[in-house]
Amino acid sequence: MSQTTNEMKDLERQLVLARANMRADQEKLEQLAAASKPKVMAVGIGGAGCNIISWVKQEGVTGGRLISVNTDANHLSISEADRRILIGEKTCKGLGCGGYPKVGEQAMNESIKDVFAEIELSNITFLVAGLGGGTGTGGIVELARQLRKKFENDQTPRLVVGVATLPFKIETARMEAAKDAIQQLKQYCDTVVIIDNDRLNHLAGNLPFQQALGVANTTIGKFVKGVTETITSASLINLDYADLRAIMHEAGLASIGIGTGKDDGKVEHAVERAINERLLDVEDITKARGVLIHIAGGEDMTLEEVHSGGDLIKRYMPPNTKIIWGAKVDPNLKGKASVMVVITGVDSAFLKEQKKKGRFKLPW
Ligand SMILES: Nc1nc2c(ncn2[C@@H]2O[C@H](COP(=O)(O)OP(=O)(O)OP(=O)(O)O)[C@@H](O)[C@H]2O)c(=O)[nH]1
Ligand SMILES: [Mg+2]
Repeated sequence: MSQTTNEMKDLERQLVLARANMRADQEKLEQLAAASKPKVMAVGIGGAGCNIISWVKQEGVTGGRLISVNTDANHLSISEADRRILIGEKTCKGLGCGGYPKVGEQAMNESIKDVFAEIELSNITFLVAGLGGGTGTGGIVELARQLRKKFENDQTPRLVVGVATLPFKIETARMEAAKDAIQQLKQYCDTVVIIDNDRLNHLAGNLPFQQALGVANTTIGKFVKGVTETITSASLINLDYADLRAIMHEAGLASIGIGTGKDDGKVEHAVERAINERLLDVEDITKARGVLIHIAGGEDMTLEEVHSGGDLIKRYMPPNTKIIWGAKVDPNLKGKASVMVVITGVDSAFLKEQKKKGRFKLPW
């Protein structure tokens, strides 16, 4: 055998070895990427919470697990989720809480182990409920309280985000309980995103009650789906868990806004709308802790348009506000753009004003 042939064989051997090493590295990288992906779970509590989770389940969400929790067996049986849990069987006999938050709290307490078993590995947990009834109001506060206690001395990075709707104005009697729940949620969650059902209905054109609920469910569902997918799957511009934590960790109240735009300047129009049509009346957005902006557009959306949308937000906020953003191409949005803005660390004039009225009201 000539010397050149030997050298060639040697080279080939080295090449085979190098390829095998690269494959091993690749596998290791993929394993690491899978293990470091944050686990996202969304728990819907009570009738409204379960309806919102059903919407997300029907739409489909990549990278998140959906759990529905209710004291009402009938309603739970028609809800869609990856896992459904009937809570407070002893307390409520599968019949709901009849509007009493205290009973909802008790029911959650009774079944806390079953709920924990589903969500204890979660890095980002969304707790979703419509405030004003029994199960959602009492249950979301109790679950948030217990989670805070459980995660207190834990090394794993966690984020607990409450997402709650305020009752419609016509449901006057329910507002006090809802406000009370918000004050407590603020203590136990990192961020509490509040959606005022009335404000949303007004923006949607004062729809009949059932349709208004549908719009609320779609909006909240889009928020949960949007944040989950931005964090767990590759997008045009990626947001990661650390980004999200920077604006949502211990951030108090948050308001979301959603806007759409089309044709020329679609992203900028959508951003303008999202920032001006917020679903909670916020006192002063320039005092916000942070802003998350998520832009989705058709295949025709250019990177330049995305950047100008991001720049526009900066003009609304003081220079030290933390602004994070993600963008995604959605082939269904040809010629259009859809923008979601989440503003954290805000105060609501509406919530404050209601509180004052309650405090100074005399019983005679
Ligand atoms: N967004 C939205 N809000 C809803 C929906 N259904 C009810 N709500 C609102 O949420 C509040 C609570 O209603 P539910 O979720 O049905 O009450 P619950 O938590 O199941 O309480 P109980 O039935 O008393 O155990 C209501 O006062 C409404 O303002 C819904 O499908 N979507
Ligand atoms: Mg119910």
